[in-house]
Amino acid sequence: AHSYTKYNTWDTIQSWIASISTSNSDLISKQVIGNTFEGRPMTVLKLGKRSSSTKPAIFMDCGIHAREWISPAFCQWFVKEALSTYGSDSQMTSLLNQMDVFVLPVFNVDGYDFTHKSNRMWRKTRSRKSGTNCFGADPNRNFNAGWCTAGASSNPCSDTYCGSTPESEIEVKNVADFIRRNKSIIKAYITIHSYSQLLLFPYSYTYELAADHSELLKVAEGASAALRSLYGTAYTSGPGAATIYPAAGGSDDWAYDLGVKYSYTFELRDTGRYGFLLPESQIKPTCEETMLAVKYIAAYVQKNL
Ligand code: 0X9
Ligand code: ZN
Ligand code: ZN
Repeated sequence: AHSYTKYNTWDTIQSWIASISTSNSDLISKQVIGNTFEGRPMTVLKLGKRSSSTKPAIFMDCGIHAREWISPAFCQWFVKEALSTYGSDSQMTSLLNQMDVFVLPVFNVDGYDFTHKSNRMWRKTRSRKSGTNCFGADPNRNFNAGWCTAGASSNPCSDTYCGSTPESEIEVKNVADFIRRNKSIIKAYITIHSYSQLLLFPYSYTYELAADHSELLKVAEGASAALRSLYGTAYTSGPGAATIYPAAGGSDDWAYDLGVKYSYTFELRDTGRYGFLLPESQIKPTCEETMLAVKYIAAYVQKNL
C-alpha cells in the first residue's frame, strides 16, 4: 500500500497518481507527457486553483536518477502537503491561487523500477542502442546544454554516459518538449536529487557565472536558511560547477538557457553516512525541511512575477 513515509514502488506510485488526481479534482489534474523507453507513462500532476485565465507556473521533477529514492518521496510529499494545506496555510493558498505547480513525481520511471527489482544502485535510463551491450544514458547529461563537453562520458557503459545525441533519451525529450511547450508560463524549474545537502543553480557546464548569479545565490541562501530552521540541517548553495563539479547536459542549465531564470537543483540528505540508502525514518524530516526551502523559492518567484 502507498505510504508517504516509505519508498513506494513504481506500481504503487502509479496507482497513487491515479487516485490522488481524481479525489481532489478541484486543485489537481494530470496529463501524460509521453512514455518511457519501456513504455511506462510519464504523468505530470498540475496543482493549482482552477482559473479562467492561464496562470504562471513552476515545474518540479523528481527521480531523474533511479537510485535517489528520497527524491520521488519528496514529490509525493509535496503533492500531499499542497492539497492538505491549501485553505489553511496562507502561503500555499496564495501560491496555488496565483500559480500552478507542475510536478513530475518520477522522471526516470524505467530506472526507478529497475532499482526495486534488479539493481538498487542503478542511475541511468534503461534504453538500448545498437553497438553496445550496455544499457541507458544519464538523463542529467542528456540535455542540450554544453552537451557532453565536461563531466560526462561518451562511453555507453559509463554511469555518466551523455547519450548518442542531446535528448536521445525519450524521457529527456518528453520533459524538454513539455517545458518548451509551456515556456511562456514556466517561471521556475526545480529538480530534486540526492545526496550531499546542496542547493545548486547554473552553471554546471561552465565555470562562468550566470547573468542572474547574485539573485540566484541570494534566493538559494534564503531557501537554505529556511530549510535549516527546522532541524538544523546544513546546506551549501552555489553554482554547480564550482560547488559540486563541472558536468554538462544537466536539466537545470538547459532550463536556464531556455529562459527559465529561477532554475535550481536540490541534493537532499544526507552527506554520505547512508547516501542513496537513506533510511525510511528520515523521509518525513527530510521532506518537511525541504518543503520550507521549496516554498521559500516559490514565494520569491510569486512576489517577482
Ligand atoms: O551529477 C548530477 O547530475 C547531480 N548530482 S547527483 O549526485 N544527483 O548525480 C548534480 C547536478 C548538478 N547540475 C548539473 N550538473 N547540471
Ligand atoms: Zn541525481
Ligand atoms: Zn507537513
